[in-house]
Amino acid sequence: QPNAARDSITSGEFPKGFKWSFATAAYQIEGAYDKDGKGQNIWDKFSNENNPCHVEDCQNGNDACKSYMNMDRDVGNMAKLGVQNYRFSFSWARLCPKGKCGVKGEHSADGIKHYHEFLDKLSAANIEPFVTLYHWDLPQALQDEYGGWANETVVDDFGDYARFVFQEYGDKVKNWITLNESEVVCDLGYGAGFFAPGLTGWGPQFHCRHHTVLAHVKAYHIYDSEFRASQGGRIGITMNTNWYEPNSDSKADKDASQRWMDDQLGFWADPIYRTGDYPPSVLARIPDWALPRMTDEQKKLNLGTADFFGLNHYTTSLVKDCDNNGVSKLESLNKQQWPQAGSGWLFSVPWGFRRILSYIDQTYDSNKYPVFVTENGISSRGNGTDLNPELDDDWRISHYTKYIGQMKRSIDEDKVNVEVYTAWSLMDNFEWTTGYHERFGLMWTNFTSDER
Ligand code: GBH
Repeated sequence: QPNAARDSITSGEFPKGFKWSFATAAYQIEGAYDKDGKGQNIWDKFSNENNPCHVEDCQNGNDACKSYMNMDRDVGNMAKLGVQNYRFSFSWARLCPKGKCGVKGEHSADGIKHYHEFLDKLSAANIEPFVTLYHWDLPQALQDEYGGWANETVVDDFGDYARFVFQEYGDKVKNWITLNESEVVCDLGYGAGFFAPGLTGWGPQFHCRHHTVLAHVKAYHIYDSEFRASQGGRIGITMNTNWYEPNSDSKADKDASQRWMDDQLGFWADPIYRTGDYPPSVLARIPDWALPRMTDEQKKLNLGTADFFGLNHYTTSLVKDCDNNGVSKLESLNKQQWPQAGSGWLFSVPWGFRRILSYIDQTYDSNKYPVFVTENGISSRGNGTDLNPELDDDWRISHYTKYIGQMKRSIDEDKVNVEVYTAWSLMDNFEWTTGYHERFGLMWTNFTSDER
């Protein structure tokens, strides 16, 4: 494989001010799903449905890591690990149980207090917060009322939620991430139906995608015009993408790889960081009944709406063109050489990390938009009740060493401006439809103990 011999960190320092972080998300760790007036969200509902179950072994996130009632444990663990930055998300339905943060009387005092307490504990431990507003847990009330992300009303409700949160916590939080991986929200939740809320079809999927772009843009402008001057923080979005490596040097395979990049990354990154509009290959492939077109006014509003480029990156795929109506074939060739993680989709391919960082720099300009790696990591597999912590996880150390080594080369040799690296995850947690079967934690969680 390209560069494989030079994966590891060989020498040198990271740039001054480089930030190391760990990440989690509210639904995956908090538990306390019905405590203190929290509203139901789409993952509460989805993971508790059992006819059929959507999560492996019918597991759910009702308790997860019980982080809601173990704030000191979590902050203590971070301190033990020497973490100085922590990325986590707010639960929208914990703050505004019905999702209506713009309406007086619709807020939960307990929910508000909880995140204040947590932020104060982080601050006392000298840990800087990176807060994600939306990591997949839409208040169920908004799904029931108008179809959630498939309906344009969500853009205003998200804007009201964002404004409320900036107002409430903006003196304590200086790094805001609007949306985590909208591609997963829309493609799996509203297109394929594997994730909450379980809808299917191009209509819901691409309307959802469109509304995530508009919701991000709205939250950015609210921050920019109402809070930036007084609060002085930064705001951006986080996108997930594989590196799509052409399977050959042929133009057909290269074009096919580009179409995959456009579909998974460019759909959000082009409007926000490059042109204001969707990539041409997307507009050619998706008809306007499914994907509304941006107006000229929207394009102007979209462009430049971020202070950083948030990237979640895990794996690489090989792409082979097969000209199936513009949809190409994806392959994971050379599997024998690509170590597979405990997740079916995850192969550890360190050189792909360097390539995606270069691609982002060349396409979106990392000097203008510094890259924040907001997730990278690897899993092992069990069933959630296994009691053999893999404390000698050399394979995990090897994954991190090699990916971080490639990132170092990207910074030193390719001059890509990367400012933050975030490991997913601080601890094993509720891994969506695979429940507690896939462990991504740097710390092992005992899901069989009451305390965790
Ligand atoms: C991230 O997604 C998420 O942000 C985080 O919450 C999650 O815990 C972490 O990664 C680890 O998975 O069901 O076979 O169709 C990473 C991108 C997209 C990878 C959805 C898994 C589902 C594959 N993920 N994908 S499948």
